Amino acid sequence: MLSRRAFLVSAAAASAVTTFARAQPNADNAPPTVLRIERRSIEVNGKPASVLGVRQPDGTFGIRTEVGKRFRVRLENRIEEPSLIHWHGLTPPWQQDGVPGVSAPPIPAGGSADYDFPLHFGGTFWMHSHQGLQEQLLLAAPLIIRDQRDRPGEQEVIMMLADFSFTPPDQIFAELKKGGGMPPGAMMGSSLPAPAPANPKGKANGTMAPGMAMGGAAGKPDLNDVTYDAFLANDRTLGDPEVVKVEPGGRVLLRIINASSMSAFHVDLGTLDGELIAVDGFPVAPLVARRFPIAVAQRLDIRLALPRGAAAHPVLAVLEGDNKQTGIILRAADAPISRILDTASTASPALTLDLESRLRAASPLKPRKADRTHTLNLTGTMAGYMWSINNVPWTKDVPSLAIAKGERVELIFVNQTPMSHPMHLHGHEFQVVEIDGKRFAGAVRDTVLVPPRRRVVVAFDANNPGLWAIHCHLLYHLDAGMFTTLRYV
Ligand SMILES: [Cu+2]
Repeated sequence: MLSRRAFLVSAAAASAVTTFARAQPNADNAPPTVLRIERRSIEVNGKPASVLGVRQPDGTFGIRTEVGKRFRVRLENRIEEPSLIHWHGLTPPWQQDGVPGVSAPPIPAGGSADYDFPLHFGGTFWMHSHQGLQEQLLLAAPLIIRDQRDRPGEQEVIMMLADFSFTPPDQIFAELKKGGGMPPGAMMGSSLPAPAPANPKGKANGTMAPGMAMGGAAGKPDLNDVTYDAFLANDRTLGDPEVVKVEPGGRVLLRIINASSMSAFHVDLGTLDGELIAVDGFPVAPLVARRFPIAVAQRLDIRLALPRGAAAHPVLAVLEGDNKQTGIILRAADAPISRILDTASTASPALTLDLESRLRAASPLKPRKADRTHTLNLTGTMAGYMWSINNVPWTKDVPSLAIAKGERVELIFVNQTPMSHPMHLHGHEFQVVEIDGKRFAGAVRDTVLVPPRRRVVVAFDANNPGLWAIHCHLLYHLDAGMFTTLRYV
């Protein structure tokens, strides 16, 4: 059986320049935005680290553009291996979706690819490598599409979260497979079913939920498979955080992107009230809180009204099931900045669906009965680090889920494992319409968390024909095979 990675490598034997886009009758004549996949150096915990990045020639990470414009990009691969970038949350023609071996071959070293498609909606999106384990090397960047929701006088602040290890990703993956999900150093965390109360000491509680045999022996942690060396916000730790100058009494739009490979967080706004206005770029009925969960690959748009007067306002992200934290600091006027520890005083609990069940889409799908449903049982075991959908680890020979153009489709995610899986559908936004049998008009988004033993149903309209990926966004689950496709013409 050809492994997915071997398949992707063989698919790399393609032409040096892949051009997806044909000239569009209404295309503007401006040259495309150049994005370069590059190797770069950052400093983590006082040590140099060689990582990857995707930047414009002037050093800008990712892209900031406007709704109604075309997404016209020339992507250049300037690293020594094949690569390809996925535009997470956008709805391009399927050949431009950036999944190697599904949408297109990877771009060989030194090659480039061109993209051109219209941007029909705005919001906070991101881009990341879908090739091998490159995402773990920080090959990700913001993709911001401004729209009528952006207010004049409101300062945009992006916080992109990442998990970082000095251990090469291949070695992390090998240790996960060897150790049955417990690499050296182990981790804390619990397999408590949602909703799990915060444990004041942040220790594993040790309680196993009923029917949790699948993940292996009782007592094995089910959060945070990988022990990271650091958690980053805009490439920096709290030892040397980004400090953003803001106006006392000013308004801020926080765009938070969880670009981690494996780590979920609770965003902690301290004493500030945040108004959540969008998830994964799509508007929700506003909801005010000071803490917000964010699973891997998800985004939160949060409005802040800052108090008058000089003050430093930390925006923190505390690791799920742990007290490790990262973040940035909003500095109003010349407020003194005090050092913030990279450990919070209390641990963050496991993510639950409490917020998800309270979210309501500001622009829901038109109510309609599903024409077709597919059940995706999320399956696998920590032993050998095997992850799959309906017990089938993905290979290119796995048949695609069949749907037809124009259908309302519902995907039923049933998590049969003791780990949470953030499930992402490419090329379509979906609406969360049911949690554990309770129907509601939940958020429109592109990535939904399915905690252990939970059942989450999402609905979407089949309006973008092609071959599309559906997968768990935990990098090592995805690479192990918790991935499938759907296809229609
Ligand atoms: Cu997963």
